[in-house]
Amino acid sequence: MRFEYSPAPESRAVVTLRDSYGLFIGGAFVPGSSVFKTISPASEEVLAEVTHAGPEDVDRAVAAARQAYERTWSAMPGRERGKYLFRIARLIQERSRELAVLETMDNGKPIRESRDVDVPLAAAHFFYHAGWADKLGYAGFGPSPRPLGVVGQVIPWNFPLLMLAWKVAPALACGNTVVLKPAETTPLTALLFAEICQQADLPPGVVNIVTGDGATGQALVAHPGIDKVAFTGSTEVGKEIARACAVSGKRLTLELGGKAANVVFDDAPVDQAVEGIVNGIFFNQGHVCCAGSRLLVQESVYDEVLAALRRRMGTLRLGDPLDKNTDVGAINSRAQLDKISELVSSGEAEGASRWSAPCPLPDRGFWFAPTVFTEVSQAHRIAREEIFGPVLSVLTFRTPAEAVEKANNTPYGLSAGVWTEKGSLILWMASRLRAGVVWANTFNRFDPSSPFGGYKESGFGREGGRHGLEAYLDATGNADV
Ligand code: TAP
Repeated sequence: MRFEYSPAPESRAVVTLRDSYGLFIGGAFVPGSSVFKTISPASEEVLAEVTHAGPEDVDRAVAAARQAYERTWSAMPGRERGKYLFRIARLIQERSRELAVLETMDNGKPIRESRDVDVPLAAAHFFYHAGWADKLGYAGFGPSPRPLGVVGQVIPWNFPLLMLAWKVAPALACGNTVVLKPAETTPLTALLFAEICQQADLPPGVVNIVTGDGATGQALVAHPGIDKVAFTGSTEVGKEIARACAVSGKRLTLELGGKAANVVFDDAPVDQAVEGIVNGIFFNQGHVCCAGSRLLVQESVYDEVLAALRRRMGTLRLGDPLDKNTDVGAINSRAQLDKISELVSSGEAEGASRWSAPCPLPDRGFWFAPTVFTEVSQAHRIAREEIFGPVLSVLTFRTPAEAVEKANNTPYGLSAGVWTEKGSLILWMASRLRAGVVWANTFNRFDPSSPFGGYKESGFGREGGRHGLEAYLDATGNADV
């Protein structure tokens, strides 16, 4: 039986959009070299005009961050820095509805996710790192670890505010100052975060936000005034950045793409596993680096799992991301929609069998129906390449050893999932899967105290937890203070 729902849209009135946003440099919004427009991917309406930072703007931002580092932030006792982080965390909570609605408008993700996942987790990252600010000497990196200096941070569009929090909170807690570049298609919550920094009375220049495109990111990571680069994005751009930073003396961490295996054994509770499969690949339209985009099902339960999965996919509600009933929102941009469509066409052309949930797509905006491919071989592009969309590729296995071999047959190594009743099998699998995170009987769970990061082409360095602090500290005492 299918229930019809009345629309339950979240009000946009809580958000005050400016017509035009400047760059956030030295604690103030300032003009830059040119402007571009940011649109809603669900309706294609223009939301605001945003400033494009050219190399001279990046220069100003790095200079502001350097000054704040030397004069204020690196010299401030950790317990004082911690107070600012606590204040920011509380302001994120106070303004959570505004942040969630704005994130959904700019990114296209369902309000249910921005409200219940992105924004609470962003606040949690600031709370968690506020607690570390005066305890760094007990984190296991020597008695008096030093900050690194000015950090250049470049983030993607899939979790704009959350990725900002993952980057800014540990950097500030450790005594660094930052210049952050949000993605071109999702700058608005970073700019609202700049207002929150003002509201928290954060000393000018500790956080600087330069909006723009890939060229702005390039100018930032190549800038000689940067001591450390932290990048989250595609493996392709990550490799370029690694080349740009080579022999520069800059510290570097890269959080890149993924092609995670979600492995379902024949003793797993089917309904629970199907919820995990759906959450693993259709959460955030599949725009998730650690998405469970390769489903490995034990052959004996293949028919049962696939039937239950199709049934469940048929109930997913796609549409207005601001509607609280919506499960699947808009694809973030036309470029990403084109990329998903091209890879899906390759799957059909290479002989895999496609099934898409029968949901109507809105006339305007960028949309893609939740899709599953069966009869997939490991050689198919849809089994090897990151699609970064709501598309699942299903493969089968007979033995645990075969599951491990297939799961690890990828250049990536960010995450994996295991579904079974047997604790011993979970441990056996977890010790063999080459992935930074292995979830057992769950998927896409995040906590600021738990380190996250990849192996192989998924990058290096960890974010979150005690391990994540290491990326922002000099334990040798050699940092340029
Ligand atoms: P990218 O195209 O790599 O863009 C990421 C960021 O880098 C954007 O801000 C982008 O600016 C900027 N950029 C582009 N070219 C650059 C260059 N040459 N030098 C410096 N910066 C540059 O990735 P995306 O499409 O936004 O994001 C999707 C990718 O991110 C996926 O592969 C996904 O797996 C990965 N991701 C990984 C993680 C973790 S934790 N591993 C988390 C989320 C996403 P523009 O926006 O202007 O292009």
